[in-house]
Amino acid sequence: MNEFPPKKSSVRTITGSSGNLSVIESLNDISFEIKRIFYISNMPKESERGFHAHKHTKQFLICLKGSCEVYLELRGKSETIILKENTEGIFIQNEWHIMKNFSEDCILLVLANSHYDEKDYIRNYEEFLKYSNEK
Ligand code: T46
Repeated sequence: MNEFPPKKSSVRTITGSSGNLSVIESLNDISFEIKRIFYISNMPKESERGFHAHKHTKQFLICLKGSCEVYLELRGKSETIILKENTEGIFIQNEWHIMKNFSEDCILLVLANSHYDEKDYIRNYEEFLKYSNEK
């Protein structure tokens, strides 16, 4: 059973006078093998995304630029986490999640352990409550 709410994890970062280099290696820095990388950008200020949970997919979210909030809900508990440093991220797994309050320059990077499969999504909230209570 995954920990809730997830704690922020630091991204290994090499700093220097010419800038930072942050690195994530599958299995060394992250507990899963990365099969997919995507990023979300150009979000209008008032927009909200997500409104779903995953059955099996594990993901690591990093706000590469700007900031956003991630609302998470699992087993009757909820928490909103602010992402604004590109040297930290959060693992999410089975939580109902909503991404919102995007800054104008926000770029949200997501590393996932699976290929895209719509069958892994629960997009209906009532179905999520049923699924999450049964887990
Ligand atoms: C998640 C959060 C953090 C694809 O065709 N391939 C992909 O790999 C993804 C991720 C999405 N899509 C299609 C499916 C939809 O037609 O892109 C469209 C937008 O996807 P969605 O509405 O699910 O996007 P978000 O921003 O609400 O959620 C995304 C991920 O889908 C999801 O896995 O957990 O970011």
